[in-house]
Amino acid sequence: MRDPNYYADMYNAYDKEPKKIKVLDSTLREGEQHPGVSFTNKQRIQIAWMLDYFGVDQIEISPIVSAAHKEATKTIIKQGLRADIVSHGRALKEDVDVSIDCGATWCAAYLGISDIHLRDKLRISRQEALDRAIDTVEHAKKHGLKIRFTVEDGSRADPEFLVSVCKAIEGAGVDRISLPDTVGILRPIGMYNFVKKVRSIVSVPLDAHVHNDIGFAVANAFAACEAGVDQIHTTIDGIGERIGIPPLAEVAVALTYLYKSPNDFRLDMLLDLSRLIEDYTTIQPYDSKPIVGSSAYKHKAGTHLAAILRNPAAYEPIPPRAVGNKRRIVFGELAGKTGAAYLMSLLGLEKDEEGAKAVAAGLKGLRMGDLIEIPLEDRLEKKITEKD
Ligand code: HCA
Ligand code: CU
Repeated sequence: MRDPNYYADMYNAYDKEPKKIKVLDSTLREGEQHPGVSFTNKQRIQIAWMLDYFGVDQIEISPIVSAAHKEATKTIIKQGLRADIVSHGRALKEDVDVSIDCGATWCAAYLGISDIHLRDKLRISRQEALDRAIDTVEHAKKHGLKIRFTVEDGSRADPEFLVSVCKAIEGAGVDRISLPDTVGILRPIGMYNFVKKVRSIVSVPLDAHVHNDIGFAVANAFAACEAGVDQIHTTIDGIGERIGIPPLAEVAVALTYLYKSPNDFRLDMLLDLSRLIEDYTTIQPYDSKPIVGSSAYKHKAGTHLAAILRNPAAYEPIPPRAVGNKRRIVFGELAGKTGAAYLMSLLGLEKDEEGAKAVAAGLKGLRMGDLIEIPLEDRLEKKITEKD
């Protein structure tokens, strides 16, 4: 038999030589903007180490927020991690100076360029915004920093102005441009068109920073890749301002399995990363959250159990071990004859057709929903495979 995903892979039509898409993780910047999140410096440093070990390409943190954040930024920069540490601030020379003071090699500057941001947030004209953007980039370059510039609320900005800002900052020497859908208003084709617009007029590398207000963040991040960005912004569990941005787990797994993008991610850390954030924030990922949710690898219906007990790939796209999660089977009303027989064998009971039917009927008759959950351990998994 072919690999169970063989035909699906054909529909996915991934490139023969898939391009490398990088990941910038912003748990320490965007993530801290999530209601209820405030890390200690020790936690920030640990998160940075774990993200680096996991294999993200860039880690973003803002030293502007507080003295403690500045301290954390300095300390993390000194660790000599493999990932670039991106020091995030406003498009102001004084914020770039804070990054310089932290010993940063990479900084990021954001400036709202939509009419509503210009008029009601920044209260500056387009010309003033353009000058500010150029001055900030030139200032960073003069001091030997690499700079990413974020055209904040760019998806809602006048495309003509968007284009002139991007051209001007490219002229000033910007190293990357981040294209954000700051309020998550685009659908995937919209994100594609937004990126294409900029991709066609500048040649600097582009980032996608997309918010999940309507639930399209992950889809939009990948639409952006199709249009030419080579870096996606994530946070662990997707935390961020309001409802946040694409979760690291979904992006890393999709890059690896659905896009075949070359990377060294340690995907088996994903559950631990999620647990770490849960411990440090008390935000519990909802049970049906992809990859890391507690139900992501639970199997319940009798027909599913029957298949899973022979070959888990029947109902799993990716084995749980690959992402650090565990497979569990749920026994209750829906267990069916095969589920009941398996439960009996676990309990050391003689299992025969009639007995299994009776137990299945008994479970249904109890009307008590899910009774127990049992991990389908590696040992049992091995037995199943050997049997085949
Ligand atoms: C913010 C806005 C931002 C910036 C994104 C970026 C956005 O500072 O909170 O710097 O790439 O969503 O536009 O998060
Ligand atoms: Cu954001």
